[in-house]
Amino acid sequence: KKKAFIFDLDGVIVDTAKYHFLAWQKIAAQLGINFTHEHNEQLKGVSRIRSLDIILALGNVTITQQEKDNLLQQKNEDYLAYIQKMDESEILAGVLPALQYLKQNNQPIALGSASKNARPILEKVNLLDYFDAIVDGNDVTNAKPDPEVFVQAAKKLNMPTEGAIVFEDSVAGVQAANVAQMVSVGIGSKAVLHEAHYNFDDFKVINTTFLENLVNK
Ligand code: B16
Ligand code: MG
Repeated sequence: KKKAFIFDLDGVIVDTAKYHFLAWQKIAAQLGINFTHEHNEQLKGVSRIRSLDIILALGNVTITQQEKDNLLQQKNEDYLAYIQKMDESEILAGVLPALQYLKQNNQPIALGSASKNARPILEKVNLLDYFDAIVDGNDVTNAKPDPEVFVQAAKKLNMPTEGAIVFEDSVAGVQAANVAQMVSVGIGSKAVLHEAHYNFDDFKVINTTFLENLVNK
């Protein structure tokens, strides 16, 4: 039996949220906006453009489209500088054994991320070879909670959307999976991700029996 296994990137495979935070904090400081770790939670799974709008709204700041474009470019340049230094050590605990188990059992694996930098990140942490398909921020027109990113991922794997399994750390991502009639596995706080079909604090507590049961379900 085969199921499509779709992984979100930031917050599931690697913790790039800390780098997004540093880059956004610099922008916020330039704009005189107070931007905390708590605020950063609101940006998880959200597109780059939408993230800037959220920060501007936080500070009640209005800027021109040209200024926005400049800030988006600056943010990404700073973020890319952080990514350059990434390596295998940044893969979150438990992720590699899960990918290896799925690969050994010939399960189709895809990435479903909002990030336009997903490929270089997977390359940096040396995980590119595990993925049979990659759908990221460059491919989709509708952001999560729209299911487009996961529907495209299942299609690329030549697998049905229904019954595909999605690992997600964001509320919008869990909702996107549910809308697509996929099986949502929330990675992180159960209180936050209560809409998910399954909840785990992290990949360390996901064992092969759980994965095996998902395949045979
Ligand atoms: P980029 P995910 C998302 O990745 C991040 O969670 C979110 O904070 C970020 O704004 C978004 O990617 C876009 O990233 O600026 O690199 O295009 O969780 O969907 O893998
Ligand atoms: Mg995420």
